[in-house]
Amino acid sequence: MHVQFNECQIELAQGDITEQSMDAVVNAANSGLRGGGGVDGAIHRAAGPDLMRETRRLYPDGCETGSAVSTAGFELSAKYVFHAVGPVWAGGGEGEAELLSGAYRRCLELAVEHDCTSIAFPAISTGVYGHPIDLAAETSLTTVRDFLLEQGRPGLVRFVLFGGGAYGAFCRVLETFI
Ligand code: AR6
Repeated sequence: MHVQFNECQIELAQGDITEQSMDAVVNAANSGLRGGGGVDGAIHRAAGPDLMRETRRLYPDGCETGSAVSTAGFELSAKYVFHAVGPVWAGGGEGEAELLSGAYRRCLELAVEHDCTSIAFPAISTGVYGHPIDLAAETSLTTVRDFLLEQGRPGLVRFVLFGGGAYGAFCRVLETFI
């Protein structure tokens, strides 16, 4: 499904984020930027070893939680990878929503800085990091909608969701924006 906000669109899709032909794809990274499982493992496998080499070279100190950094996409069809660090879920009282929102917002700022017209996000923090999917959908979609309404770009934001559960959760929230 998709919803239009002025000149911009939020689209929900099911699938593998590494297969997206978008200007930028977002990685669900850890603060050390040292690779891992889930989206992170899939993106590094698909992009090839140059991605880790460039990440280590540019960001030897990693990236703080609630933010993101950019590299090239190497073997991916995306031009850029934005490595976003979401919070580990700790019950909801440790600023998780603000940190998750910050990670999405920084990726959108990077998209604007790099003149990207399209960006694909996974559901950051909802795998290994344990963020409840319904809350993550609310925080993520609200952050993206507010940014698009303020900034009017990037033109296309696609959430690429793994499995029907995550897709359904995001659809339920996006429907409330129509
Ligand atoms: N495409 C789209 N979504 C995917 C894919 C894929 N190829 N693979 C998994 N997902 P996760 P996190 C979904 O664990 O919770 C790593 O080890 C998955 O079902 O990748 O932010 C990092 O190195 C879930 O809904 O990221 C960090 O240490 C969502 O993507 C840590 O995990 C995010 O799951 C980050 O944990």
